Amino acid sequence: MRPTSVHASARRAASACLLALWAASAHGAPQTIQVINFEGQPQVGAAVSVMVRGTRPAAPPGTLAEMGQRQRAFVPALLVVQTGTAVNFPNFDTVRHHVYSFSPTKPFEIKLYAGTPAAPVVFDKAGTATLGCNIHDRMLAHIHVVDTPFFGVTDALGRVTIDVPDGEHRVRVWMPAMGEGRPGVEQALRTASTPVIVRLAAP
Ligand SMILES: [Cu+2]
Repeated sequence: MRPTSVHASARRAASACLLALWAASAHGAPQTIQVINFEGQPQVGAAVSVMVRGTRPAAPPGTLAEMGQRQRAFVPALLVVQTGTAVNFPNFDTVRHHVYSFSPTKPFEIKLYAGTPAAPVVFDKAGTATLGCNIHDRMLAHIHVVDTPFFGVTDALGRVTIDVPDGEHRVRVWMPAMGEGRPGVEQALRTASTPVIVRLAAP
């Protein structure tokens, strides 16, 4: 074998490796984040968002999400969307609902309706909207609006896995018990193969 071909294959291997690294950083790798509450227990149902420098704060036009109503409850109880997302409010019940929010993030009202309202509601400002129904007082949900495409909600183990580019970012955690006026708890996040832990202080 001539030395040049050894060089060439080494170069090919090196460039394939660089290409793999580039692909991983451009498309993101799964990062698990675990939220632990002040009692040391996993926090289920917390909104987790990761702010990555250089990403568009607003969702592309046409981005849709859904907040349904089933058995006189909002489903899901907590919806996280990127700023600019249009949210549909389909009513799967046989009774009619009257959905509203007084929150500064997005005040709106969809008067007594059945089925899916023709126009979705666009959530164009970061923050949290608390939803209610005029007919059923016990119906309650939140829509948490974030300026990043990287977000999720923690599961029963307090965990969520989000595809983020490799690097140093900020992670923010918000949950309904904090109240809609609070932005949530924020800390630095450095991507790692192990879960990044966010510990919440006592409320
Ligand atoms: Cu209702």
